[in-house]
Amino acid sequence: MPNYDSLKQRDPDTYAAVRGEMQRQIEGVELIPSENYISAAVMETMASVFNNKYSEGYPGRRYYGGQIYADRVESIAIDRAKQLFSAAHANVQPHAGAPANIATYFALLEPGDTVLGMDLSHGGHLTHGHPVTYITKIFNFVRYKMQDIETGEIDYDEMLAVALREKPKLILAGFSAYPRELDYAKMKAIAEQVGAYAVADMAHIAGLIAGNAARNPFDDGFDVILSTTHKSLRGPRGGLILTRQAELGKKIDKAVFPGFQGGPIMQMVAAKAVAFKEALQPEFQQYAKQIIVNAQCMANKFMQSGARLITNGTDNHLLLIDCVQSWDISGQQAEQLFDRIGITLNKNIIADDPRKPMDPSGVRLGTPAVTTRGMQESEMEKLVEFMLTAVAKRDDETALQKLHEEVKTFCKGYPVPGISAEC
Ligand code: DSN
Repeated sequence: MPNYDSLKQRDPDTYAAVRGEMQRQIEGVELIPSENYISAAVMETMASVFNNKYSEGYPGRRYYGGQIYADRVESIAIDRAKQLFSAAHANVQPHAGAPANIATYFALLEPGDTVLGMDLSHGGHLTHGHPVTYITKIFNFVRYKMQDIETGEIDYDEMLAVALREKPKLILAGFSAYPRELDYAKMKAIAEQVGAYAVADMAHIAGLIAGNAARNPFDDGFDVILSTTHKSLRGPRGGLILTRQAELGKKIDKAVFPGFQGGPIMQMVAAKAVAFKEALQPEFQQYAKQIIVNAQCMANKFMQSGARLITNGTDNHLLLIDCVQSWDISGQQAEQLFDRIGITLNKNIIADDPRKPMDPSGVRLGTPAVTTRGMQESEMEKLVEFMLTAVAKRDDETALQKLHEEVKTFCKGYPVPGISAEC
């Protein structure tokens, strides 16, 4: 981990913010399902001299000189990503998840083409066609939903009917707030029937797939998988696009650069290489499995208390709780309440939510970060107890302050990788 001596001297204001965030991460519990803690090795690489290098193009085909080490590190990242996800081709340059999504649309579609993706309130993502995004001015998005909110089962018959009617060129599997596994084989069969590409956005579950704890959509014939690298995969902030067949990789590469992005952020590409190496280790498989065990343990404990979970449980790393029905408070109130005791999660809309996104009915929480800290089932039970006590004593400021101190003491037993309290 950097020692921050120069920053401390050069810019005390920024140092104070960095230091404050470190303290917050050490003393608090991170349950936002898309967040995680990177290793010291990934952090060192992110702060490396690759920041100083422009590398437009791809290894062996660049527009600037001086690429010997940039080529080397990007090739390492590509090879490891291919190995990790059984892909024929990997593009490790997308700056984040949204650019990876958009570059994939441009690689595979023509303006006006139709994409069939998951409805946002049923778990989909903004980049899967929400009207607030500019991409909906270029492509036409239609949606599928859960058939049964109690089980999370997708209505695949309806998906086929919509696909036959709307003739999408791309069918998108993937989500940011859906606690169940999708049936990739059924989706691929529908895509084949209508001549669409089958694309999976695995941003949330990339670590579970890499750790063999969730199904790899390539095993069911998906054409493209795209992802972020910083969620359950536990790498630097960034994106990744993989293809099952090498031929499609050429279209993806052209769409990422020069089609959509400029130069790659090479220190992040290098840090992706490090994170992929970490994810290839046997202990990462154990980590991925424990994420799910922990999430299911939490889900059961909440449900035993009478809380209403969307789909009544989870198959992956995340839970969605209907706070209005469970505790008679909104998602916003629940987020703020848990913040007061040092437990971070996020308010979230639930399926067909009658409330607005800034004050929705639910909260979303997940276990990748706490599992990285070494927490297991007994710790999950303790965390749920903290949260249920906060709900029960939500009007008692003294009780909440006491609870916050208990959370801080609890956290001391679980160091955050890559962060030292002593800097
Ligand atoms: N912001 C990410 C998440 O929290 O799921 C998705 O973009």
